[in-house]
Amino acid sequence: MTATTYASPFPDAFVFGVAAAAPQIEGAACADGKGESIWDRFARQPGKVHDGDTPDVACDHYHRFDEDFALMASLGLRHYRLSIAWPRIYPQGDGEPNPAGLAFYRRLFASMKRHGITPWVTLFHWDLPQALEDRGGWTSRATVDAFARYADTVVQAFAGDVKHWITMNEIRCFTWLGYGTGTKAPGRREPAAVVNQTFHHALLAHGHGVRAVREFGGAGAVVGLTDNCDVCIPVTETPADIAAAKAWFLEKNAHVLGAIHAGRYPEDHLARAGADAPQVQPGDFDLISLPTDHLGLNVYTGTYVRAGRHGAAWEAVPLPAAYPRADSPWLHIAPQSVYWATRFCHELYGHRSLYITENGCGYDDEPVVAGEVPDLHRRDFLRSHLREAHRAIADGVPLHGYFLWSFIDNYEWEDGYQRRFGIVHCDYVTQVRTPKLSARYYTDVIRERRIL
Ligand code: BGP
Repeated sequence: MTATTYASPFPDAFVFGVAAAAPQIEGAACADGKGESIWDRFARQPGKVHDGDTPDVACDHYHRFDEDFALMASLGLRHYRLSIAWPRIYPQGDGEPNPAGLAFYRRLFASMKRHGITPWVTLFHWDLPQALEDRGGWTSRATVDAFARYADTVVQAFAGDVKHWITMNEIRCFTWLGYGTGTKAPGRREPAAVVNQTFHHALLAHGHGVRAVREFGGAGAVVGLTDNCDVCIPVTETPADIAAAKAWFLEKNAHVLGAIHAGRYPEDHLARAGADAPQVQPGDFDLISLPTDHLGLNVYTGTYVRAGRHGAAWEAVPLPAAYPRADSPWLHIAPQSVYWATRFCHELYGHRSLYITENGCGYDDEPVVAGEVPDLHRRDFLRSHLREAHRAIADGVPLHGYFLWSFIDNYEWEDGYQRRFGIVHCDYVTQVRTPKLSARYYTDVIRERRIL
């Protein structure tokens, strides 16, 4: 790969965007009949979220979306990945939809249209209605049925406004971290069999999201999953290490991407799960493996893998303590993750349209200095990851877009407001927005459609 190649423009149709999610930016936690979400409840449990921060106000986007879209447009941002808050539409999870919740998103989409911004809408970004959690949450198949009704309602209501749909965000996080480790809402610690069942229910809900878009999305509607697959990087780009990395990738992603692709749980996954394997009903995989139009990948970091010694298929190499990372302890800086995640999804599962639906980095101390935040670390993060996206495209990987996480600093789940991922700074006291240096950099990249 030469410097000249990196300087060449991205393809004309390549989508540059930004992402955020309803529970992280909207605030207005009780407005207009919105029901309680599991994050509203979790945040109030002592010790669960940094400083006891709640999503009650966040960036107050609920009341400020029009000025936020004006800012987006002024930065040259034309594609925005957002999510719809299920508890605004169905405050109790099911029953009758809330007209005020639907009206809010109608106003929001109208504003996006006025500002020339295309919506990419995620149906579920973790804010399960608490009423459904009280009935078992993702451990219960009743949540899948409720999601199916919610998806039908939302897709029917907004088919005229939205053409790009994403069913679920990061199944691993709201299942494993919500019901296994308990570090995310609802904060439960269940045995492996229960956690595996939550995965299965999430896959079923994804299937219903696809079905809903096919039934009600109208002409030109497209749909896919956003997954945070486990990503690995071959230590050397040699056939032996690449083969080892592929074997690692297949094993670690067998329960989500592997299952969707195969139309059943792969044998080796079932063997590893043993008696804890999920209960599958007839017809489940007809829904789960409905064809999709694209796959979204949230890529933040990766594991280094090489050919295994003593006959092992692979060996993961532990990171040294001083390996560079952002302020999130898990966010080790490994730009090649973008290249290998997209290449493997294309080669191993045959995906023909891939998007990076999230990529970004969080830092804690980002003061506004003379009207700007000089976040050169984020500018460097963005540049190095875009280079790997560019390289993937040059190598024939069908990578069609990149959404930066995040448009604005926001409620970063259990990290509360301490960790800032935005390219726009949010002052949570005054609600003043200040574009950071990285936002200006991204604006220039989007304008010139090449890495600068
Ligand atoms: C992803 C989520 C985003 C965002 C991001 C930052 O997992 O989809 O919603 O929060 O991670 O990570 P975190 O806030 O967990 O540090």
